[in-house]
Amino acid sequence: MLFSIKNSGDVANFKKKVNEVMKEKLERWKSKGILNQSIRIMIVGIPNVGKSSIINRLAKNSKAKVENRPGVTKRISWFSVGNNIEILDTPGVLWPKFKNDEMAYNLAFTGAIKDQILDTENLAFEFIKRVKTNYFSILCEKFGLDENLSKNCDAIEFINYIGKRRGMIKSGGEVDFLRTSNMILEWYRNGKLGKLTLESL
Ligand SMILES: Nc1nc2c(ncn2[C@@H]2O[C@H](COP(=O)(O)OP(=O)(O)OP(=O)(O)O)[C@@H](O)[C@H]2O)c(=O)[nH]1
Ligand SMILES: [Mg+2]
Repeated sequence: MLFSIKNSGDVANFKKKVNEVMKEKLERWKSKGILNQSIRIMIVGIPNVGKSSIINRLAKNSKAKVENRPGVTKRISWFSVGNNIEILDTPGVLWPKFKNDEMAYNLAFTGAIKDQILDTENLAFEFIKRVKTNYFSILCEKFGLDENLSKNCDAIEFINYIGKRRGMIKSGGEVDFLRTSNMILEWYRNGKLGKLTLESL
């Protein structure tokens, strides 16, 4: 079932869908005389992907802690969302080992890996290197760059150019690469760069 918390129709339909999916089990419970058994759902996913936000959207009295960083939910907890449905919020999980660097980078770009253990400048560099190929015009438009001037830039020059355009300059006049890198990743994670896919096109 495809479900978006931004679509109020989907939210309203959620409980109905759950009852549909659980139909057989509910009938079995009913035949055994079990009438008030709650339907229990566990929500599982990678860190910072919006698990707790879904619960808050479904529960009338929202309570799950939500922040834009991975590792916010620290322990499992149950939330009642009405109609005898309870949802278990769980901390984000990642694979014990990544298949390849590409997978690790993509997860890091989206904010699923703690920033503290990453080199932000390197991450922004790797991000720009990848998306510049497929989304050059979009990046120029969003950051206000002149396409003709940035056409032959490598990723570092491109980030420098973004920093200059956004006024991220250190006291000596150099571009503040760290601030610019943080901004690029933040814009991507907040959807300000639009819908960019990290998979090869
Ligand atoms: N653009 C957008 N942002 C969302 C959506 N859902 C959640 N977010 C944002 O994503 C960030 C993470 O949301 P959480 O609900 O805390 O994510 P989580 O999966 O519970 O994270 P952990 O508990 O750390 O594993 C927050 O800043 C949310 O506001 C969505 O549908 N669209
Ligand atoms: Mg959470």
